[in-house]
Amino acid sequence: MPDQYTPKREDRFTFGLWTVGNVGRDPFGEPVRKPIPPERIVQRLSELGAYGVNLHDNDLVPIQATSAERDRIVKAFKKALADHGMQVPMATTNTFSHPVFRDGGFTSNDPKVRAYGLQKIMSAIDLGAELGAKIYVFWGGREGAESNITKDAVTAVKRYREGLNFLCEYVIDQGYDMKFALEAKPNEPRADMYFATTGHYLGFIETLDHPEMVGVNPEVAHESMAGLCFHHGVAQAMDAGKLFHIDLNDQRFGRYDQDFRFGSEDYKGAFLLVRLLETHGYAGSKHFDAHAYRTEDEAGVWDFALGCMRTYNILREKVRRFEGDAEVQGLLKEIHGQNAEYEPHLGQYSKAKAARLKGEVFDIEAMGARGLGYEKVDQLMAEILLGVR
Ligand code: GLT
Ligand code: MN
Ligand code: MN
Repeated sequence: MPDQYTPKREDRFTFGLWTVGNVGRDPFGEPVRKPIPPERIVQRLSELGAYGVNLHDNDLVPIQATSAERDRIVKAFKKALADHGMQVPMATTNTFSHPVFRDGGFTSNDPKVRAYGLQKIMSAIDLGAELGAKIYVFWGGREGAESNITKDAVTAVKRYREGLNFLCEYVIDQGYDMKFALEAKPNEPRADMYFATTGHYLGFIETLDHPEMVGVNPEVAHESMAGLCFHHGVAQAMDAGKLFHIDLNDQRFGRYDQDFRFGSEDYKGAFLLVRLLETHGYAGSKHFDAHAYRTEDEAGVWDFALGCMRTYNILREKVRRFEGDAEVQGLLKEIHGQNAEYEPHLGQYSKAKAARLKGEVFDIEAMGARGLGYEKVDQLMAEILLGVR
């Protein structure tokens, strides 16, 4: 039965072919599900109310396909997209599965591998552009090391930069309307991966030839597995105007990359994330880079997909409730409006302002003794979230 949480196209929910298509292989076990053909994924996601699907080149076209096979596969896929009103807002390249990438694509010590990597990415960018993708993600799954004696880490950063600069020029040269989004992960599958966090990438982007073309694609699980606060990484990306895309899922701290259903673990973190995205006007895709538990069959996969989208919408409704709660708003006003007469001391520097500020007398004992009332507002948030308010 549809209700107010039923996903709609305008919610801009997307899934990767690799997410709902995940067959449940893990380091200790064989696949538990059969691959779902891309056309059926498109159809089922459309029926559930998603906006689009994203893909790696090889989620759709096998790595050794001839160009005739490629064209036939792409044609059938485009027909499915048109038949079911689905978009491909984002595309990416698989530079991690094939053994050739055992030591990375961009950062491999072997220039032959780096050359093949560039060739593969250019073809995959062509495919993405053909399908209408405006965002191109780079997740350097093999860009890292087990032993840091094997690869010079400064050289690795330089190689990554060289590769991205080359590809920015390629996109410009082709006249594609496309931006890049870099996705960080601290480890797994490599022992240590370069650009471990979104913050590492935000710094690196400014060193590129075309920083305006490049942003980030933070993933909940990737920052959380390192024990970091995802919320803060996303906020910093937003402040920098670099939140081009986002990978939503969930994760327990300190584990392997679990890619659980969005909002399945940390309700409070998910609520605060939805509030951040909704109140700061994030307009990109809400992409679920997650997969169903290995216990599930295909029916469970669709339960999982619907669950991701419904939970987002439920949390969005909770955000509305929170923002419309008079007591909460009163408390927030107090918190954010205190001692407003001191605001003029802050902001842009001037000699006069500095002199005035030096003359101020602060009673730091009284200032330090004051409680802030944060317990109360946090509890009100919990009560809204737990459904009793
Ligand atoms: C892989 C990874 C994800 C990335 C995908 C894009 S591939 O599933 O675990 O986090 O977003 O390359
Ligand atoms: Mn992940
Ligand atoms: Mn991801």
